[in-house]
Amino acid sequence: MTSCASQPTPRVAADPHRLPPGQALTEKWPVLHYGGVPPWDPATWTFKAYGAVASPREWNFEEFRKLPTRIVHTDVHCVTRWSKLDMDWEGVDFSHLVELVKPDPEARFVVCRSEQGFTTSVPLKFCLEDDTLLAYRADGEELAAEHGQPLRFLVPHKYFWKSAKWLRALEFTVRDELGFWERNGYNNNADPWKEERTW
Ligand SMILES: Nc1nc2c(c(=O)[nH]1)N[C@H]1C(S)=C(S)[C@@H](COP(=O)(O)O)O[C@H]1N2
Ligand SMILES: [Mo]
Repeated sequence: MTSCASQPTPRVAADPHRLPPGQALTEKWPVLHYGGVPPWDPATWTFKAYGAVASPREWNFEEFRKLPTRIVHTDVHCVTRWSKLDMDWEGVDFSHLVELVKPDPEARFVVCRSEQGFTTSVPLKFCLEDDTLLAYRADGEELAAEHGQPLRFLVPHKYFWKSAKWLRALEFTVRDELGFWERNGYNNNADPWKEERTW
């Protein structure tokens, strides 16, 4: 196998199974969100996990950065039809967070709460099965401000709007809570392979 580094490799031509229906490949990383890019300050930033859990926790920036990390290699698929392949995301394993906070047996959803009131939710079981990360590096670099610095959610096998940028808290809940894009017409299940874009 050889490839020329100076030319983008047409990976999808080689393997169309990598691209969900209705998606097109992008080499660049588009920026997509509602509202502005929120400012943040490492001296005051906190992240908390709370709700239907035995041990709610809050970390400041320094503490959070001491948690063990892992790298997840994945493709991302945006509902606006671009897909970006082979990204390396680094952050704290969602499963590790779950070990620390110990969700109650009746907890079934994870509600992401971000800056500026943005929310989205994912079933807890799905997060545990899907290599979900609390990510702060992508492709070896700190997340850029517009991509969610200093922390974002990453759920590899949902449309990318479930990967909340500028994440400040995860709430474990018994009932689901429709998120921002979901209230605006996006499908709450968000499976790119089933093209669950809207509802
Ligand atoms: N806080 C926040 N996170 C968000 C959004 C948003 O509007 N606010 N938009 C989502 C959408 S629709 C997409 S496609 C991805 C885009 O991430 P990117 O800008 O890093 O490509 O962020 C998701 N996370
Ligand atoms: Mo999106």
